[in-house]
Amino acid sequence: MKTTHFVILASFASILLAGCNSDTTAKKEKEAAQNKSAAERVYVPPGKLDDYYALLSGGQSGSVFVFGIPSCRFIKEIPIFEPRAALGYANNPGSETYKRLAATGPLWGDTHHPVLSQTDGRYDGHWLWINDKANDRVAKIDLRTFEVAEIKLVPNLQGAHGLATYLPSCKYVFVNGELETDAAGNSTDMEKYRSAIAFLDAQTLETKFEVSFVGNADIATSGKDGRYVFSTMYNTENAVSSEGMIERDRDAVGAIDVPLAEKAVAEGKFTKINGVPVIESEKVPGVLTLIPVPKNPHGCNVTPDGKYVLASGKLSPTVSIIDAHTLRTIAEPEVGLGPLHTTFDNRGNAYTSLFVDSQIVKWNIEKAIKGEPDYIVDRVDVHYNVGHTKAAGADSSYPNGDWLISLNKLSKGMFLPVGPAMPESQELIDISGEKMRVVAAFPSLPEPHDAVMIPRTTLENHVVQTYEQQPTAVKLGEEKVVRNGNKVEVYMTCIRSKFVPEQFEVHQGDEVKLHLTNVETVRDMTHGLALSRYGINVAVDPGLTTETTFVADKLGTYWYYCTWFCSALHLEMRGRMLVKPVGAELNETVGPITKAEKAGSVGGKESSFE
Ligand code: CUK
Ligand code: CUA
Ligand code: CA
Repeated sequence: MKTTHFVILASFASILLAGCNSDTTAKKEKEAAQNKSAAERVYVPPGKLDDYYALLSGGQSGSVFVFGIPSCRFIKEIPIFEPRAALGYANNPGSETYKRLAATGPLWGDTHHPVLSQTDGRYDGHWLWINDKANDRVAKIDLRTFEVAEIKLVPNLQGAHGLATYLPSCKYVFVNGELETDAAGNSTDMEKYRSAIAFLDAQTLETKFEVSFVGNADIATSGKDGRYVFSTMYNTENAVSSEGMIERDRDAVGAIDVPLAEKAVAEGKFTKINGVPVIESEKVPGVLTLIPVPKNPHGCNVTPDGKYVLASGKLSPTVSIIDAHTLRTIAEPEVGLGPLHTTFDNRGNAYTSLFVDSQIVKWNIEKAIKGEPDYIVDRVDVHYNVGHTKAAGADSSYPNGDWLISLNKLSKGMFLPVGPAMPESQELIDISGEKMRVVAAFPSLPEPHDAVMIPRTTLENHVVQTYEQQPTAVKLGEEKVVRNGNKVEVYMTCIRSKFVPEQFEVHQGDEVKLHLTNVETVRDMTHGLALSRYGINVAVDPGLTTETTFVADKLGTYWYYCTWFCSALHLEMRGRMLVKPVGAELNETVGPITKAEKAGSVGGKESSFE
């Protein structure tokens, strides 16, 4: 089984070249058919679009990766908590994206859980939220542009890990503090350690209230009816050593009664810590119910119909099935070693990742509840040590039931060797039949934890072709340079293949604010502006205006040039910043530089080609 998909991938190329060979033995024919079918399942010809977007958290890459499914083609990286110079994202200290990110914490992050917005139990294609476990932040991505719309720090907790949206309304996203601290007193006294689950306004990401408790919270999920949200809690011991954290035979799933928490806030039953109302769970009976489950559970997932919460055992080979309304454990089926996360199809089956067994196990939920011995439907090997697994649509009430991604922690020999560290590995599994089938493997940067898959038809119509012109946009013909003491504002446009102005002059030490608008109206015509020796790189997509501030501290001529190959005149798309000594006369030319002006502005020196 471990080699099956190598065969499939190898055959994939030969089938494309040679077509299906029908002059073989029956066995070979059958194999070829299987291979062809697997290849055809993932083959999307160039120019044809995939059926799904897969949005993978980038882990310590601080970003989200966009892949097309079933082709497994890499489409885009959305940088969130880390600068990406290529995209002009947060790389210039004087840019808006840098300021927004730096205001919330460091310039890197650890993204774990991508969460899609829903309307009436379906993904609506509007928003994607994601957490930064390392620096306790949550970001909101606008799926019209696949860009960050909001980033906020979550106060009073550490290790902002589990993330989910409160269903069905999606008015909150809530995030779990995995690491215990004394948020109220900032002491080192472990007797005072607590953890919290924070409820954020889903749009502004302001923390509206928190529920605090002794212990920790790991993975988050929401019931479907607006009452409870759930979190696994592996450190009910409130220990500070790994030995201490596995002392108890049972830990818990915590259920928070959200309407009751809201009522407690309204009635003033909270302590304000760092500006946030914090409800201590001990003081509001019923706000937090602990449901005992075996030792150190991990994944926590509500079934699509909202009936059950499934807590994956991690150190126990079981999945606990909890009634999402009565909060009672009703079954604890064994599934295999190291169960971490569970996902769903549209036929009543659960798929649990087994980290230790390196398998995905498919099992029938109702059969497991009834104690029928044949509740395990199928197992498939994955390569290797799977963490999350996610089926298409599985966090909504309407899973699609066709594809599942296995997000594996180790790839070992799966790809070309590139040193001691290998790429992370995902495998695509066809779950449309009774038996699962691994049909492709694709590498990525470190280290995807979780993924969501949304049908193309849900999302593609939301995606905009160009940015709407903002009020701050610089219009063609209205480019200008405005001086105010030592502050200089440069209002610049770019379009194939010219920056206007092509030249501006400043005094050494001036603070320059560059407003750059891409006035293209055509999709994909991005221009970039890199300013030599000043460490500035800006990317402006069609319609976008960016603002970047820097100090012109070096004397001389500094060219800015376009970084995105945009036309046959791309290399000629450049201009100069002339930095003159304080007191020198400055040329105010803004429009196209004519020969006469050029002669004047560069001291009459003509090019030898003229
Ligand atoms: S955690 Cu990584 S495998 Cu952050 Cu979702 Cu379970
Ligand atoms: Cu604009 Cu290259
Ligand atoms: Ca424990």
